[in-house]
Amino acid sequence: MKAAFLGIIGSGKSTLLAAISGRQYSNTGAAQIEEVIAQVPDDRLDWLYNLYKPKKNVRATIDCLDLPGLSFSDDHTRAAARRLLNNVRTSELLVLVIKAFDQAGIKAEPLKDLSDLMTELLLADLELVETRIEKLKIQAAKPSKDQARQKAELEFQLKLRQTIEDEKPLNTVIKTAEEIEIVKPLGFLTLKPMVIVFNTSESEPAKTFDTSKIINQIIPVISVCAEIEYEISQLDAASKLEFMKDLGMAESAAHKFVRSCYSALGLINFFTVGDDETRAWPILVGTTALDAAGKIHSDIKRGFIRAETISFADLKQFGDEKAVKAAGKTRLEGKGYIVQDGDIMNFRFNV
Ligand SMILES: Nc1nc2c(ncn2[C@@H]2O[C@H](COP(=O)(O)OP(=O)(O)OP(=O)(O)O)[C@@H](O)[C@H]2O)c(=O)[nH]1
Ligand SMILES: [Mg+2]
Repeated sequence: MKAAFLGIIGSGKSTLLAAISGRQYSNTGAAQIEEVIAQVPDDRLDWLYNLYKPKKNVRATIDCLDLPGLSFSDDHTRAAARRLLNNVRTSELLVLVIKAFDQAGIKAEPLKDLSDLMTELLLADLELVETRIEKLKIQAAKPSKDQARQKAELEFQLKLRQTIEDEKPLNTVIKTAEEIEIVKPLGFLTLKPMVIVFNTSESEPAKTFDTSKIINQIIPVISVCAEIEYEISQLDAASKLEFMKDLGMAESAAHKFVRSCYSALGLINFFTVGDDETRAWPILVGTTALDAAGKIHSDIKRGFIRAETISFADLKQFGDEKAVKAAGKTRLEGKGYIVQDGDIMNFRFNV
């Protein structure tokens, strides 16, 4: 699962990504898209690690793409921005990093920047539809075995164009399974899940902004001071706790942010435990036990018998596996069981 980090030049994308990946920040101002792996913090996993004391503790991760900064100041930079936007059509999540800190006497205009970015995403989708319409017009004019399908798609694409021009969300006109199939490979940006991050100043890290006139209120919006989070990420564990206590923070904003990206991607964790490792496995909400087994190994899926399952809450309450079993809380689940967030699973299989 890939999350693309977008924002105007210098909005703090690379600083934020350094903070959530634990790597060193370097201001290369890279012209290339860079891939950064962010670990997904989960207190439950850390608790399991303390209980089982295995050799390794393996967190879930998100693949993040650090994009070069966008600029919409003239035709040249706008064209470059459009090319970059076309490069993220295969990402599953868009993270919009909005500059909300003043710098070198220049006042930030976070709401204007957000609004500009949303407009550019819409225009990029409009361009995509128009290119598709032109192509279909030529194809559908020639008799072929696909002609009927091409004509039907042309009609649908014209409807999509009208929707964008009316500034309505695309998903209002995508209804049937067929229509979903048509739009899937095109990768419309405005159909992707999104998370908005306001990169705030050190003096007001938790400052919030009224986005109600610009974006749909179901989009998660978070305030993070990337600079502070980066400083925290570079400390050792003990100093980290002390630093956060001084600032009155219960949890770092970066952690909260990564978790909202994770849930915006529709992901939850199940866990495996043992002497070797405790591990969080990312699965989409609604995944069956059989498919969850397949995430670990195709053999486990092929030879699936049953999944011994304990919920994290039960393990925490009763203290260890034996006590959970004695309380009758260990379950044997079959192939079709829908795995729940925090399930601890041990697959029985036979190959
Ligand atoms: N005061 C303040 N400065 C920040 C913050 N976040 C980033 N900066 C500074 O802003 C400058 C740009 O930060 P980057 O993280 O490189 O921004 P970027 O979005 O990756 O920049 P481009 O890749 O060039 O678009 C750096 O000098 C950072 O130190 C913040 O929260 N507060
Ligand atoms: Mg950068």
